[in-house]
Amino acid sequence: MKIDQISLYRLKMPLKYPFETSFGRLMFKDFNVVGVHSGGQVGYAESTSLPYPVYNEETTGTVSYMLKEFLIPRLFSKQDIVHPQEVDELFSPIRRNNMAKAVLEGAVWDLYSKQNGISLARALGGKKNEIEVGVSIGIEASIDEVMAKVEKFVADGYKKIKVKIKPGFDVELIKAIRKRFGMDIPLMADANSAYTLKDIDLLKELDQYGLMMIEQPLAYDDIIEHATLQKQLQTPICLDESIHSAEDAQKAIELGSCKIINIKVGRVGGLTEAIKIHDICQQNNIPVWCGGMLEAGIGRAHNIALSSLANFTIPGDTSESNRYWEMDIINPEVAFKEPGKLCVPESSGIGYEVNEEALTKYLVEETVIKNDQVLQS
Ligand code: OSB
Ligand code: MG
Repeated sequence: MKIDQISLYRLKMPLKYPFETSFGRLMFKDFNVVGVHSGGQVGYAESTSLPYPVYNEETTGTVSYMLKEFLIPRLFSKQDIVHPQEVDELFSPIRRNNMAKAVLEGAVWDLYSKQNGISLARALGGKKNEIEVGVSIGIEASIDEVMAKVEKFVADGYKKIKVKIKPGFDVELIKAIRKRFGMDIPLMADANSAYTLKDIDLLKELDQYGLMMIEQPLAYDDIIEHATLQKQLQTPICLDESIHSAEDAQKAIELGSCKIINIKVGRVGGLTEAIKIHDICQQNNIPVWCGGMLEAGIGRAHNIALSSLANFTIPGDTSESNRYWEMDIINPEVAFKEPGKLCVPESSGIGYEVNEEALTKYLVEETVIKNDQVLQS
């Protein structure tokens, strides 16, 4: 394929409810959508960056800068793209900036699937027709407020309930949830790096509550101390922030830093790398699940396609559109086929239409970049 043009959209969407983690509170999603055009077809993806560099070092602003200054010119320098893996290779000399790389590579994956008349899920090698999903609940003003959300999402049929914890909002919360909802609800906690090894006694206390896992308890860039901690915990550790590549995953597995990995396409630099991590984990009997970054519909669609791969055996964070948005940017919106289950679309590409009305409603800025490279015969 020869790419004719790229559309960059910057969107700002108010969240239905603020979302708080140990690193801060989000009231809206401010992100980039990329449309890659070739021969009348368009592939879409959205960036998973936050407006502030608090989850990783990227922001929505750095993503659009990297796209305009480096990644799009690099993509245009290639005359013909046969497979999206080539985009991953093309970007590899550029250090980090994984979310910027991922949004462009993801749009090429969608376009590639559309040009071949297959679903993105099948293009990635996914075989599942449906996936089970969970929900991530932020930090609230009180334990009772989290409990009210747990009650609602359990009733909705979500297959995994993840609650955010931080020092002072941890053991009591988990204890209260177990007391009220019993030991059978599939429950986990995400600390977003809020603890250190000094908190080991507190973290060990969590062992008695039968959590499916504890996600990223220690530093965002650590795999050494997580290995020390995992040796002393019964609860499986799941790494999120620390894993940026298949190499990182390999090292964490060898060190025993985790028993589960949360794969986020943006954090690891694209779908090609996400598949590699999936495969390494599968070979090592490490189950994976697809994390979320409060995506709008296009990002959700990519996550559903990725979750159709075989080793995504734990429900991910891809909840229904209406959990976050009054109006999502895709048609139809992401909705359960039955409680806790989503269909993997069969139609070509991401399998959802972009809702132009919603795109216009949330649009802050639009840039069109044409490919002036002349094809040489
Ligand atoms: O750590 O998984 C995380 C949201 C923003 C930044 C980091 C995280 C999250 C979530 C939200 O947990 C998951 C979702 O998209 O529902
Ligand atoms: Mg996390």
